[in-house]
Amino acid sequence: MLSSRGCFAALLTHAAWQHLAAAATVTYDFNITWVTANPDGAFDRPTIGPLPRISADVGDNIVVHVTNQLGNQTTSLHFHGLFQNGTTQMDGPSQVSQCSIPPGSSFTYNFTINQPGTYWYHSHVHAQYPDGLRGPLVINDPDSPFLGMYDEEFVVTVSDWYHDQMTDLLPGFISKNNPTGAEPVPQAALWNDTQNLKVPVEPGKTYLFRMINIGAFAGQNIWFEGHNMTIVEVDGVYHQPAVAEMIYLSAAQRCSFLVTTKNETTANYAFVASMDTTLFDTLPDDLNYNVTGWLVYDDTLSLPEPATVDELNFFDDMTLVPYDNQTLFGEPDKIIELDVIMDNLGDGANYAFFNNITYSAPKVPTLYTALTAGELATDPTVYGTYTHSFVLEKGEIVQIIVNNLDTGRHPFHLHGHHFQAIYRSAEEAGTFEDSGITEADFPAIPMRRDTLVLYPDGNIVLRFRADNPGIWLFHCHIEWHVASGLIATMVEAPLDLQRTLTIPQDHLAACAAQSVPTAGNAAGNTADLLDLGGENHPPAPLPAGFTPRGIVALVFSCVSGILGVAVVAWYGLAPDPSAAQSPVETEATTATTTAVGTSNAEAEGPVLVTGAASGGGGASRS
Ligand SMILES: *[C@@H]1O[C@H](CO)[C@@H](O)[C@H](O)[C@H]1NC(C)=O
Ligand SMILES: *[C@@H]1O[C@H](CO)[C@@H](O)[C@H](O)[C@H]1NC(C)=O
Ligand SMILES: *[C@@H]1O[C@H](CO)[C@@H](O)[C@H](O)[C@H]1NC(C)=O
Ligand SMILES: *[C@@H]1O[C@H](CO)[C@@H](O)[C@H](O)[C@H]1NC(C)=O
Ligand SMILES: *[C@@H]1O[C@H](CO)[C@@H](O)[C@H](O)[C@H]1NC(C)=O
Ligand SMILES: *[C@@H]1O[C@H](CO)[C@@H](O)[C@H](O)[C@H]1NC(C)=O
Ligand SMILES: *[C@@H]1O[C@H](CO)[C@@H](O)[C@H](O)[C@H]1NC(C)=O
Ligand SMILES: *[C@@H]1O[C@H](CO)[C@@H](O)[C@H](O)[C@H]1NC(C)=O
Ligand SMILES: *[C@@H]1O[C@H](CO)[C@@H](O)[C@H](O)[C@H]1NC(C)=O
Ligand SMILES: *[C@@H]1O[C@H](CO)[C@@H](O)[C@H](O)[C@H]1NC(C)=O
Ligand SMILES: [Cu+2]
Repeated sequence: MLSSRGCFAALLTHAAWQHLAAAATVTYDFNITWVTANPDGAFDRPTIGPLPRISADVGDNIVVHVTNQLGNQTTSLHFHGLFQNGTTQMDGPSQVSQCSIPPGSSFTYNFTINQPGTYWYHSHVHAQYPDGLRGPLVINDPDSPFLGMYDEEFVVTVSDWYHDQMTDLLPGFISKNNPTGAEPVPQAALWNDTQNLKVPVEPGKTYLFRMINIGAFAGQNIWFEGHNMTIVEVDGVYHQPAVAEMIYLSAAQRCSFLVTTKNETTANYAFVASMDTTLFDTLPDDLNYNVTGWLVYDDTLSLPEPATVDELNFFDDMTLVPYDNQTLFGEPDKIIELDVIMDNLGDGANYAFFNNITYSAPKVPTLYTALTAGELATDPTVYGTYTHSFVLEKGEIVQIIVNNLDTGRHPFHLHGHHFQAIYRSAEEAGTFEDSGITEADFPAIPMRRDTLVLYPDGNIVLRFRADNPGIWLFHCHIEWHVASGLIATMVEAPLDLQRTLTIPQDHLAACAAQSVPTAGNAAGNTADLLDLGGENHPPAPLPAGFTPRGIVALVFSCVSGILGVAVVAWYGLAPDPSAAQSPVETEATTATTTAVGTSNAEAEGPVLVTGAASGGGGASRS
């Protein structure tokens, strides 16, 4: 369906926009509940949402009143890709910039957006967003350099889809019964939360597609039969137009591209998203990892099945050039080097590590530690060992090198910034140190985005300026790897935060309701900030001499010994009560969730927004 707001944006002239462009407040009421959904036509399941698209104009103030009506889970909202410049307390990750929102309570997000482009929002607690708490967020730009180049726009999401809830999948994923860390394989792929999506088009027109991968795990190979895509924006950054026949969109990435239609209406054309099966440890026989939509020129004509594509040769996003020609930042003031490792801990489960640290959420949200640690806020110690915090000084150029010592692709995301993607090696290239690449090899005008794919056994180098005081996570955007700890924390200019931030009362109330402390170091110690005794921590390391291979053998022999059957992966196994909680949940949050139990767990009606429903999702605007 065409967004009337997008259409509006495309048709208005620049001058008219200047006239209308006074900043507005756009208000959404998100009453977050369970609904029943069946987006792949194969399976009814409890799902969170559906929630509307958030739409606003550059410069608008956005207010989202969240009421958690889930009954049995806490929640939170992250607005992916937005800088939250001056409002890091609105960024959303639980135990980082806020406490999660307990069932039955309300919480307001309130921030101003000065960025144009294509974003999305999603829950940032309990690995919850794949259950449905996710949606598009589009910021219309009256000054977009591409406004005159298209007639209408479409917002389209693409994603993977699971038939099981994350709360049911996670205990089996992080479990001694899954020592290799095999991620659950999705049951389907979706276009715009459905299948067989029809996009009505007219001949001889150009459309802007704003495509967003809101999935949990799978990257998507995307192509349109008979039509090319002219990329003009990735992750909210305009780039010089580049023609692609196929693109790859990882979880959390966005790409806006122009599609020009044919001059005749003699056929309809398929467009396909094909999940990146290289990520899957197993490929179930009955999995259709492709999803098809159609550009419908004439709805009386047939919708052809897509032809088979032999090779998935997708466009290399590293070749893009930003529209604003921003040049390479100078040599870094600070270099952060992170090696991605998957390994087992003493509970036998598989975890994800940056260097030797797998993330465990602190007892005190990292932002609240920054605000209450006085001068010691610049000492990374106070944030705890397992938040893997790096303190950045205001204005410095930071370089992050990520070496993939794992054989999977990982899409890395930085909150609070666009980074310059200055280098990406090929697969199997080893570490950056061994690459021999020097400053002179970096592009003069590097592409910028907020989520970049790192290839198997390769490396990436990112650069950004620390010009946004706040607490910003750097993490893989595969939700399984968030749950297994592939997260580091950037603590940017904490003393500035102390001078400028006030935490709203409803944010503090969310903590109080769950007895989460809001002061002191990561362990909640306010008297001795350098004493981290009692901090949350992952399971202890494996006893010496144990290897993952050994665990596989051990588990298989135990399982077949006890059950007398061959068990493939962990699918059929009940959650192991001794398995570790997902490390991103704090003890306090877990306790509250349990205490609330399953009361009020009935599915309620779909989520509504206030105000007259406009095409853009029905916000109230004042
Ligand atoms: C896709 O869904 C969004 C709502 O999330 C809607 O605004 C948009 O118009 C839909 N796109 C198409 C092409 O139907
Ligand atoms: C949002 O924040 C602005 C600026 O701090 C404030 O003036 C306004 O009252 C807030 N709105 C809501 C609904 O909290
Ligand atoms: C798409 O682009 C390729 C390479 O630039 C070109 O060969 C092809 O003809 C284009 N296809 C269409 C339908 O424009
Ligand atoms: C459609 O017609 C216009 C005007 O005649 C022409 O400029 C354009 O190249 C044609 N497009 C295609 C895809 O043939
Ligand atoms: C999905 O599409 C790819 C590319 O065309 C094709 O090779 C593959 O066979 C398709 N898979 C299924 C299950 O249809
Ligand atoms: C960026 O550089 C290109 C040439 O490489 C030029 O055509 C374009 O006008 C420049 N854009 C801006 C915004 O300066
Ligand atoms: C990680 O390694 C460093 C350097 O060897 C060491 O100082 C630190 O204590 C280790 N951290 C953990 C969590 O093991
Ligand atoms: C944040 O705002 C300051 C000015 O208030 C600006 O200098 C800085 O570049 C902004 N940072 C980002 C990431 O937008
Ligand atoms: C929470 O409630 C939903 C909806 O009733 C239900 O499907 C789900 O199993 C519950 N989750 C837990 C962990 O109890
Ligand atoms: C959503 O919750 C708010 C706050 O509790 C309430 O004012 C509003 O009426 C609710 N809207 C819907 C559609 O339930
Ligand atoms: Cu994110």
